[in-house]
Amino acid sequence: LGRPHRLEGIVVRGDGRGHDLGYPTANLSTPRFAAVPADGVYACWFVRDNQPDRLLPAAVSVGTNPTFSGRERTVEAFVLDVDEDFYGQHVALDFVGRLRDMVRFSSVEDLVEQIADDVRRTRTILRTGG
Ligand code: FMN
Repeated sequence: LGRPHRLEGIVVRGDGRGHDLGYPTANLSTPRFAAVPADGVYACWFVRDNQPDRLLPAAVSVGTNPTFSGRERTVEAFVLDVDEDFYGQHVALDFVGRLRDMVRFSSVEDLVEQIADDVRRTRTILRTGG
């Protein structure tokens, strides 16, 4: 395509679980015919329409959160280095690289450890410090 695939949406409230895990996420509500990438974890740039030139690094999960036996497919962005909930904002994700498949972990600790590694790899792929 020559540039990363872009997915846009409005940030809505999730189950609020992410906060307890230490990885609060911005959950995207996407348009009906949006091209949502296959389930998995991705390194993305997160863009807001009120600050379109500031690209924020994000580790993004697409899937049903099988560790918590979720049913609905969600698109959730853990935005690195920013402590903000983004609720109600119109945002976009540019999918730069795929990290792995969505996994059902046998414990929440295992999931949290894996997300920490996802974040490290996201920084490497996007080449941001921190
Ligand atoms: N959930 C899974 O069940 N399996 C995964 O492999 C998985 N990988 C994730 C990777 C990243 C980088 C992030 C940010 C989340 C991942 N999740 C995964 C989703 C978490 O389960 C989810 O963010 C958490 O339950 C909070 O959900 P909430 O925002 O609806 O509260």
